[in-house]
Amino acid sequence: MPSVLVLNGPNLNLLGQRQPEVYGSTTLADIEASCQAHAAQLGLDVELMQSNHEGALIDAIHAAKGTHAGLVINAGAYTHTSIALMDAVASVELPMVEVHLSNIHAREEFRHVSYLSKVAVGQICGFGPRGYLMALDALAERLVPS
Ligand code: CA2
Repeated sequence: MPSVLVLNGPNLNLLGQRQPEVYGSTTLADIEASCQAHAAQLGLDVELMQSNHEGALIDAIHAAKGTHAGLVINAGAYTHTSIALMDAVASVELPMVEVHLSNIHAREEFRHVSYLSKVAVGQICGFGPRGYLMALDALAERLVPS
């Protein structure tokens, strides 16, 4: 079964615990459980990881080569700053779908730029936790034989 790595970046471990008015009341554990269930329905294996450290995220992307067939990434604020994460995704040559809970284009101008979108097959933003499931749908279309 093809496998997908779902990576979450800085501060997303706080989901559901702080600022629910901005990011909702769903916890990261809830999102991960729904990713597991949805991936199983789609015929995908899934590995889930969160880190607050840019280097750890880069290491996980490098390690995905040869293990995973695709990536779902919500890089949090690193989305808007990290050329290193963009380069890491480009280096592994795996299809990557970028996810954001909020609509980054309707927020502050500094959130409108995404380095990751330059190496993504697509970006899903503004649909809350459902965005992760939409990203898995998009990867399943490419990776799971029908
Ligand atoms: O909308 C998204 O998913 C973001 O990636 C979330 C990032 C933000 O910097 C991006 O611009 C858009 C922030 C994640 C912070 O998550 C928190 C959750 C609870 C409390 C505080 C922060």
